[in-house]
Amino acid sequence: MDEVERYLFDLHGYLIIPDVLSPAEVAELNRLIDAQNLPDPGEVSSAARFNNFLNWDKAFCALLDHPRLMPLLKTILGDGFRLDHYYGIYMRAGTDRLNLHGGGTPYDPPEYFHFRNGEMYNGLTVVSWNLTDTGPEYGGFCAIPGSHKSNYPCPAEVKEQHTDHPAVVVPSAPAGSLVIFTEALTHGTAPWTAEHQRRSLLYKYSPGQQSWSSTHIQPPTDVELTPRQKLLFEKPYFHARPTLFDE
Ligand SMILES: O=C(O)CCC(=O)C(=O)O
Repeated sequence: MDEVERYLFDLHGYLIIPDVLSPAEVAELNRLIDAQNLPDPGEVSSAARFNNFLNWDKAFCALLDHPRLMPLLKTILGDGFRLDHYYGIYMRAGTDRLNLHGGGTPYDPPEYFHFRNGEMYNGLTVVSWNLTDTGPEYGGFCAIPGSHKSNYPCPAEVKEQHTDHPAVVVPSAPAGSLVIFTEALTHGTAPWTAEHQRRSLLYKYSPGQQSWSSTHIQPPTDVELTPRQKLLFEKPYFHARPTLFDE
């Protein structure tokens, strides 16, 4: 993670890196999703999710520890982080917003942003791979930049106005971009208005000692993982956790 990326992630609580995936890689991932013949996305966010895609092809597993991603996660989460859970988001014109959630206050123990000893410490952290363009003209990820450090709760009025409030941004993130954000950020989803389908793959990572739920994610059964990818499925614990950075 370079100095500018680190500065912007600390400042805003999210970072967008375009062109991490080539057009050919994006096309292949979209082809693999098409081959699943998923039902059309629904109107509400719960009907605009798909699961289990790590079992569909190793191309999805390759994103788990993509070389452009790993140094970012090392700075944000420290070594030994784990895949906590994952899902895909797909949206069609008319799929509704997801309300704003998260924020520095009230404090939510698994979703934190701290700064100590000259380093940041983050709880649950989301990596979203965009397979189609998102942004102000389409919809998709939205956030209040800097809200991971807020000392007051997000007012109901701001939450209600959602993307109509000037504090809420819908950043442009073209297909092939990697969007990374701390769950401590106040964020949500802008309603989808574009002709094209939204397709984002969300991989959620936790620090090694932490788990969002009582059940821990298992590796895919249908795809063989590399040794480093397997380490991302280690159960949560702290002491003597293996490094992810030997390679
Ligand atoms: O639309 C997005 O990328 C944000 C999704 C989100 O916040 C969630 O699924 O909890």
